Amino acid sequence: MIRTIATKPYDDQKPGTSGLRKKVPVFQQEHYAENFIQSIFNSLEGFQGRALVIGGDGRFYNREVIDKAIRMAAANGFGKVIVGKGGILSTPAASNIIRKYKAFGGIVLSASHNPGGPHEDFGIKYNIGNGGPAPEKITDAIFTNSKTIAEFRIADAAAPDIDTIGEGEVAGMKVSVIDPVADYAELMERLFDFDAIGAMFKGGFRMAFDAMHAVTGPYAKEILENRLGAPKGTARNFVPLEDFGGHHPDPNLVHAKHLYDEMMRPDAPDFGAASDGDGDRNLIIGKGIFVTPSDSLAVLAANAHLAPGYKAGLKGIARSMPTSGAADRVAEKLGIGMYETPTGWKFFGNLLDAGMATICGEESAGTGSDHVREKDGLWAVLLWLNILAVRKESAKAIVEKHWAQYGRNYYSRHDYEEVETERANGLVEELRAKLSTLAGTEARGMKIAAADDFAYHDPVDGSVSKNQGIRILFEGGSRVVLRLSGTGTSGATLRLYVERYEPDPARHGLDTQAALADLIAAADDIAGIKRHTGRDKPTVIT
Ligand code: VG1
Ligand code: CO
Repeated sequence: MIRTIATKPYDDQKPGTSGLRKKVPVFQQEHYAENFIQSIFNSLEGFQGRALVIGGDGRFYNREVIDKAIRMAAANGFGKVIVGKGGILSTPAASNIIRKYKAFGGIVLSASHNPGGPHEDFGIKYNIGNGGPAPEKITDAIFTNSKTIAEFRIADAAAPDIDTIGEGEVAGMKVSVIDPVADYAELMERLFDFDAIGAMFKGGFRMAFDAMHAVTGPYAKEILENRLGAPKGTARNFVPLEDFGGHHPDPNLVHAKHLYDEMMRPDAPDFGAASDGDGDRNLIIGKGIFVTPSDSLAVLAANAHLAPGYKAGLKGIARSMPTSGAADRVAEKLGIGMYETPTGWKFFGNLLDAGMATICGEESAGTGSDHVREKDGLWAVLLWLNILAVRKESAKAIVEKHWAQYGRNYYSRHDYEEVETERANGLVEELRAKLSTLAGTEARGMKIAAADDFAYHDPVDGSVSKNQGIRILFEGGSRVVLRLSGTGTSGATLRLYVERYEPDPARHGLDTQAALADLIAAADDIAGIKRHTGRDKPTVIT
């Protein structure tokens, strides 16, 4: 039986950079998840009888919401739900399933790299038929609908067992429980030279992949160990846990410091990598070198043609605005298009669909290509492995040669987390108000060439997204960028991005923070970060 249940709206269901993220107790309020899911369905048209993909990163509350989502999909008229066994689907795998099985869209349950557990974070995002995150038009509609929602529809019938692969049904809707890994692994086999990578492992190449007890564990185990023949133990922490073992599944230098320390030792494995909660981010550490995500994007773009899936070359490269300009130099050399988008993967979708870009990346450890419409952690790792197998050089040598050829973009991000929302907004307002007066003035002896609040004009659909981050550009190409995070779940997170281009190879061995010190000080002079936040240093430096 299908029931229509009366409900009252919540006013805080605004999807952020990627979906709605809140603490678990917020999601556990009466009808909170139901309201949001119904608001998604109310924002869509034409899905009657079509398929919906559902899966998540396995965090606490995943199963409960999957059960509700399946029964609500049935009650709203979907013809079929495709769900990963155990409710598991990494974000890139979900994107692939949507595309491969021509589903109408998908619901992905994750709060990405944020911690999980009864008092930690949960999230729901909606992906459209191209496999990518819903564009702003849809997320705006979801928020609008959530503010007036009065009822939702749900099937009374119990949802089927999602722990057994096979076909079932709920209230006349088919439910297909699939292996979450198989389709994804098959896609990777088509893109990369598994024989070459396998031969490299056979020759003694050693790697450490930390799945951080998050969703990539089963994918890494199957692909690296079973299909590529890497030694057992290559994939670590590979069992997804509801609380990620109590850690942040965030593959950065704070939460994966153990891996970094190991990779800096003389007896380190040849290559180290990690992925986040939902499998879309990547951390790349060669023996003796951490590769910044911005550099990784540039190196991958410059070498992608070495992998079978990209041997025809790239159509273009896209990066988020705060990501360093390292990839721009590669695009210039290749003579292909370079696109600068706002933060968040949803802005790459149109460029990928239009065949204007092949590879995309963000400074926040997201890299991906037109094989799906999400960033893809394991994909980046496999492309690196393919390049290492072909070039037969270390990751360190490859990166240093890249700098020698293109110059080095020193780059760092400083995060000020859990700042009082009013203070963070105060900083941004004050800075916005004086933006037009900054050009031509000096900070710490450096001349400001221009300052603005980044607005993106989508070249495909003509839409305009304003206020996407404040940029202060100095003469000579250095810059600082400030923006507020759209994924935090408590207070505000201020992000400061700092970049300096250094063409001189004699100056490529500097300490990053030292190389950027004057720009960091200038940013504080201009924006009053310490004064507004009351902090004397950032929470996280990457
Ligand atoms: C952050 C990153 C952004 C990324 C987003 C989602 O957003 O900066 O680059 O796309 O997270 O990634 P924000 O608004 O907090 O800066 V994930 O792995 O959390 O889906
Ligand atoms: Co993620």
